[in-house]
Amino acid sequence: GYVKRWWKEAVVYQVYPRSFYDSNGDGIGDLRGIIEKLDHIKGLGVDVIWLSPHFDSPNADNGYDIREYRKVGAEFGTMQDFDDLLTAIKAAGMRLIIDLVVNHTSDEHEWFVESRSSYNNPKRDYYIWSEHKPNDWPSIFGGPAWTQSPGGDWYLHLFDPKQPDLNWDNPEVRVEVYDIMRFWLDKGVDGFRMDVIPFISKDKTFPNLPEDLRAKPQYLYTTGPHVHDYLHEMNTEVLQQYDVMTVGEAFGVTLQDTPKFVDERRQELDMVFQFAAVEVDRGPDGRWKPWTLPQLKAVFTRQDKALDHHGWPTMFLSNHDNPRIVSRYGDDRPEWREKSAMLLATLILTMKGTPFIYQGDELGLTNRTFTHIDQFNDLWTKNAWQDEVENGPCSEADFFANQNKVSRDHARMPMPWTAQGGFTTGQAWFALNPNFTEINAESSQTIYRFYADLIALRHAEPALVYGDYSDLAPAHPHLFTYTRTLGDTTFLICLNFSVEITAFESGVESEPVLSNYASPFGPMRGWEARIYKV
Ligand code: TEU
Ligand code: CA
Repeated sequence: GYVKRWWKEAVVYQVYPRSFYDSNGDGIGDLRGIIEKLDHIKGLGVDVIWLSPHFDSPNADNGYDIREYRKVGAEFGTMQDFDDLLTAIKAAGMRLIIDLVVNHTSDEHEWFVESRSSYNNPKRDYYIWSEHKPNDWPSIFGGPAWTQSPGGDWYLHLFDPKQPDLNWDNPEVRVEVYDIMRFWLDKGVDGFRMDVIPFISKDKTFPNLPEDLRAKPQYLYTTGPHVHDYLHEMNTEVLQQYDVMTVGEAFGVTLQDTPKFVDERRQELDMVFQFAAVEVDRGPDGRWKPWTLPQLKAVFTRQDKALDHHGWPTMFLSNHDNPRIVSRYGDDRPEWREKSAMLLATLILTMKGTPFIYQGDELGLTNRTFTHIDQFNDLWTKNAWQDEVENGPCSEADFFANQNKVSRDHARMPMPWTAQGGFTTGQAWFALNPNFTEINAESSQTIYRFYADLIALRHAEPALVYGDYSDLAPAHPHLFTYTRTLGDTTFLICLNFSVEITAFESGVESEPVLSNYASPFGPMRGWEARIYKV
């Protein structure tokens, strides 16, 4: 069986601070805003808050480009506000993990400013420089991963040119990172979500990208020669001295390689986010494609089999990089939004693996329809516009059709707290979804309370945490039926991923312990979800 750990039993709620709640009317969500809305999070019964970057940043990538690691972004508040937030979270009986973004920094970080200033600057070797452009590696955000600096040399950036990659082979860089980690841990932070952490080690022979990885270079970028040495070193140097949780973003890690990051005997990370479930609707070119329920079920079974009892999984369907779950895996038409939001909540909170809920999913928030490039904020979408429409063959209609399915901006619109919006008294930094008059925290209490009920059930039932997972009908086109079993306790979960009324025999004598319909008997109705205790 599994070793018991608090973070295996925890439910995590992700806050994207810019879009959560604005406390001072400048239009940008901030740390005081999180304190003011802490009851909303606490009311769900979650255990841990994951805070997306709150650091000083020029915001080329909304904070995933850090200028100063020990400073709170001015738009978010002050270090005092951070300390107060941490105190409030602890007082509410929760924990806080923060984002560790150390594959790259901002190009405005003083290390990079120094590094690029001259060949013999002491910080030169903090980044990855080359006299000639060494290879054809693409940036994840489009365009080449090498940019020539005014001095003539080229530097590596696996993301935006404003996000130069740190040189982890330099021991001084690793010492700096470990110091930053200790700075926040010593404040009482309970761990880290580690941004693209498998990218930190680079193959310095710089081979060209194999042709089959053209549209998914991340599968090369995660295979650097020393990634596991560095993670093990980080674990022994820093993490082991604290009672914390870590979750790495395993973007581009194969199922086969996953255990290397999370097998507890290796002492690297506690958990990683695996990407197959959020890539089920992406084609080989990265664009949207239709998906089927059997494909999604197969992902969960494959992922479950990839780890043994020495590695612990995560469960997530959304974050600040993904569209809204109701629009993507559910049905966001008015008559089905609530039911399908509750069904997806049931899936996320009854699966094996620590569940991660993204802000607004507990309100059943939906995607919006973007019709103009100026309506987007995300640099990834703006780059795609340049590459695909301005300099490529893609029609505007095709561009919007795709982006309305895949855009990261669906998740980044400010939270609608009331029918008036309620996010800010000023001008929001980014427009709210125009449907906020109908879909907001006040109008979505049924969904919110269902999340709370599910979380309470998960906390009360070890089988929902540690129980084995088994898919009972992998090929069924719209029923997802699975069990979670621990000792002699078994839960049977049945989810109807469609509006079709579908015959179903539970074989269980008792009523479901939880359902999103009032009388959960007989055939499964549209987007019905039931949890039985067998
Ligand atoms: O994400 C890694 C990443 O590459 C994803 O953004 C990916 O491109 C996207 O999911 C495609 O659908 C992390 C952060 O989560 C993201 O917000 C940052 O932009 C990125 O790293 C760079 O720091
Ligand atoms: Ca503000």
